[in-house]
Amino acid sequence: MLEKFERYPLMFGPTPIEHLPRLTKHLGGEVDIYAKRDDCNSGLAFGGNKIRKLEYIVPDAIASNADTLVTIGGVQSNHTRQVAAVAAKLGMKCRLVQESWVPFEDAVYDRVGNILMSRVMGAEIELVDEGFDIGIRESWERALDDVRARGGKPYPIPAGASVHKFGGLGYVGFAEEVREQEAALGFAFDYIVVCTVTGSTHAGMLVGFARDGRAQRVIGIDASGTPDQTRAQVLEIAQHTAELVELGLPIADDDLVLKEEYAYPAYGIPSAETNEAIRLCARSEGMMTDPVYEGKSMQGLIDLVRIGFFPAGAKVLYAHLGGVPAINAYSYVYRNG
Ligand code: 5PA
Repeated sequence: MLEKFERYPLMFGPTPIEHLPRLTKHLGGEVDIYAKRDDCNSGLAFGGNKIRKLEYIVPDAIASNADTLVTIGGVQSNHTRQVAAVAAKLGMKCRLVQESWVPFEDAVYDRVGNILMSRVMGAEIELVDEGFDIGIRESWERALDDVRARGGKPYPIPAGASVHKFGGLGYVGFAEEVREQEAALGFAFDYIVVCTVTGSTHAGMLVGFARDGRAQRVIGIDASGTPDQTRAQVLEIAQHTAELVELGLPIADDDLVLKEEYAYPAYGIPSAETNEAIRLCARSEGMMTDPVYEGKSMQGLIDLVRIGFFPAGAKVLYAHLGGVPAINAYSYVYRNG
């Protein structure tokens, strides 16, 4: 589906699919749980889902003759850290706008984890006191103007690399990669569980898995806490991406499955159940997840198994999208494990 698009390799290669037998057993053994480890996809500052998306964006950035990648996220954004790493790898400058998306106070919240790494990798960081919003932000547009005013040539990457014209392509590639791995494994997954916020990860998967009739088997777990906006953005990106790759099939409203009930109490704030899920996954499989994104999709997966959402015998693929560095900013929550 992606042959006609240029790709700049940033990942190690296809990411491994790993069986999670102890978590499977702990949850009753009737639903077989696997993880696709996009959290281990690259040597670029711990990798993650943005690295997969950026493979299809970087050729356009290089062709534009830009000298500065400009993007935006929260203070502990994984996306901004991955853009900083890619800029360093390409020999470009990086300008990051980091807004106060998360109402969370930890003494070192703006010193550790993702933002620490972005600083070490040389990004110029501006902290802006604005709340959570996955849309196009004025602060980001101001940063673009500022780079221009100083004689630079910015390349704009929106939040999560999502509403970029090529933002959905990386996760179309994920679906193609899964299909190849399924051929080697000798079975196909019945469901794919994915954390959804700015939307292009889920949107790309929708298009990629629509190809073999599995769009509705992609179960999005909303972690934004603003599901109406996230749902609309996923659908818009999926429809645009479907046209781009000439899918030849419509992507309709009801192809989009988004579970809204795990995002509480707010974006970036783990609930007691999120923390339980993080601990269960860590203690049964040694697989770390974070309190903002993957801990919530893990919580969703666990709950959906417990309430019988997946039929007995189903094989479920948990897309691990990275994000663990942010857990450092929540040190007090996990002070006793
Ligand atoms: C993020 C996003 P989408 O934004 O493509 O829906 O992906 C959600 C997601 N898991 C899932 C992890 C680890 C993520 O980092 N992170 C954002 C960030 O700024 O880091 C874009 C919000």
